[in-house]
Amino acid sequence: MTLKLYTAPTPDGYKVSIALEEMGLSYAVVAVDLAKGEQKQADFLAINPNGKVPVLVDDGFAIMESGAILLWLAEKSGMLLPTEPQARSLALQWLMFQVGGIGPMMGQANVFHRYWPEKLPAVVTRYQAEGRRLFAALDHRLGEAEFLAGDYGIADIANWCWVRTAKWSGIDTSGLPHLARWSAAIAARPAVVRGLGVPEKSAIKDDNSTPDPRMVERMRTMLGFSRREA
Ligand SMILES: N[C@@H](CCC(=O)N[C@@H](CS)C(=O)NCC(=O)O)C(=O)O
Repeated sequence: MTLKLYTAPTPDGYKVSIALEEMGLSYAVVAVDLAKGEQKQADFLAINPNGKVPVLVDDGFAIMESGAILLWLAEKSGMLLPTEPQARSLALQWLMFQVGGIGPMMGQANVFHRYWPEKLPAVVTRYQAEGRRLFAALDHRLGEAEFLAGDYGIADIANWCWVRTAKWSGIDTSGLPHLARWSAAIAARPAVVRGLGVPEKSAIKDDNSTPDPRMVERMRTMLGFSRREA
């Protein structure tokens, strides 16, 4: 297979670069500049009408949605997804938990906590509390099993790429020991470290007290807020 990854330094992008690194597959990278709106241009919309990264093109076949890309790669490589029906179902359950829960909630927490022009405390609290509730569900599961589907796999990669940005969303991770153990174990994997460098390291710092103002400005531009409004 000839793989080309269209991506940006974001949680959803990193899911795919980490999976590709874990699988040892070779791939070409196209960095998409989200602040410039490249993801909304006609040539990009031709491979993803939703105008978002990541997109994987495999021998000319374009795949959008990070969860679908992870499944495609796992099925083709025979890696990072169990074949035993119950273990496979667990992997799909926790993968969908991420794409339907963690991703949207943390994404909105970021928008309203970091970038929205007006202060809307009730909205911020709602998304942060929902994020925390989802983290507690992960912690509960990780108290039963080392990884979400038993063995390390695509469900862990998908959830971890968002959980690691908790500080940026303002979500409290204290008192979740199983989540902390799992987070540290995944962070230490060499393929994960390599994947986090594709297409480049994120400007989001682990220490949320020192946000990079240029990155915040770029995100506000992407979301359509002018400097004056912000
Ligand atoms: N459900 C999609 C979400 C993808 C997504 O939200 N990508 C963000 C970066 S993490 C993006 O491309 N944002 C640019 C935009 O919305 O214009 C997936 O899992 O692939």
